[in-house]
Amino acid sequence: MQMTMRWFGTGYDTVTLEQIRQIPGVTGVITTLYGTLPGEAWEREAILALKKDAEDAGLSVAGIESVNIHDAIKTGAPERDKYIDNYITTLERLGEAGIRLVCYNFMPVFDWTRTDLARKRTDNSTTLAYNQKLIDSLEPGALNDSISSQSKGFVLAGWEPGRLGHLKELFELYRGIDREKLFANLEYFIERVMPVCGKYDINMAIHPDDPAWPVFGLPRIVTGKEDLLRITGFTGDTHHGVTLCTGSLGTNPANDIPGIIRTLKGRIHFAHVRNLRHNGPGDFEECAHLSGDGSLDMFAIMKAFHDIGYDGPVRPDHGRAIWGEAAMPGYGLYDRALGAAYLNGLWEAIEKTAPGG
Ligand code: DNO
Repeated sequence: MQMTMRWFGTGYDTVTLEQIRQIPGVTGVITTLYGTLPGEAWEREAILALKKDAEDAGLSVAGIESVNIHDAIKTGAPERDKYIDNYITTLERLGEAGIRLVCYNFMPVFDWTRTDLARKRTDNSTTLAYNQKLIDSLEPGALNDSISSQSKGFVLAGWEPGRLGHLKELFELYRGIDREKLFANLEYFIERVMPVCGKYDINMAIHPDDPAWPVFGLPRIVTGKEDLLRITGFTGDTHHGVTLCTGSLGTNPANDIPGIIRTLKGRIHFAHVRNLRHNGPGDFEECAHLSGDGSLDMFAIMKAFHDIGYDGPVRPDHGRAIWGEAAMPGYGLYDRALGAAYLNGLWEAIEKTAPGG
């Protein structure tokens, strides 16, 4: 596996490439053109400049997270083909630049959803948290306002104000879109992008829904093993695969994550590895990566990746805010660097104790 770190780009991230380069074992970044909106064809020059920034700092671009999907594609609107054409253009340009991994999601309206961006923990760190009761008491617009007021001036990934400024219209677009339609629209999209992925050897890696259940009555189709098997079953082309995000799948305690990893052997192209703590039904908070701090067994998870011969990029995922760091919620340097060091340690131990290791 390749240990990587998410980096939002110069001007967007408080963490620098020089800092990332000094985290032991981190050799690449997962990045994006953060200023773009879903549906745009990415400029060749901008892609090459992003790549040069990373490479000048001694890091590879291990993948893009995300090239976001326009709502017309998710809803199967008549103009979807125009946006899929733009997506294909972006993939061609990424492929020409030698980038071989694209992470995306197919969540309607809201990407990952939290109610709290700075819940205080007993050690005085703060963390991202979710409470279903609070969601149930809010209108979508009120959640959006609450998230932007808590985000310390940062735009959170997938929460573009330009798009979410039109929430009413967005919800209107999804009227009548149920799980079956969403599956069909995803399948249509995958069929159309597979040829260009084949040509440039680009792996598409769908990200699970976070949390792994419907929010505000909007359907979600990437919530657990059955969904993931159905989705990967659209085609035998292995360029169509999954981002195995332990934090997203782990929101549902019924998801057996090591089991899912084993089932998806050969179709996992990217891994987000983090822990979370369940406080009760529908209430969870993100914690340190360490198994003992949360509800997930990180050793069992890393062991499952090792057992299937996973050799793609891994990144530590959201971190707590610690040591007074001011950063984008979930994406400071310190706790994620601790996470990377811990995951590297687990991996080394697993490798050295494996039969023949
Ligand atoms: C949040 C992330 C998500 C993820 C997208 C993938 O921190 O896990 O925004 O990047 O859902 O498209």
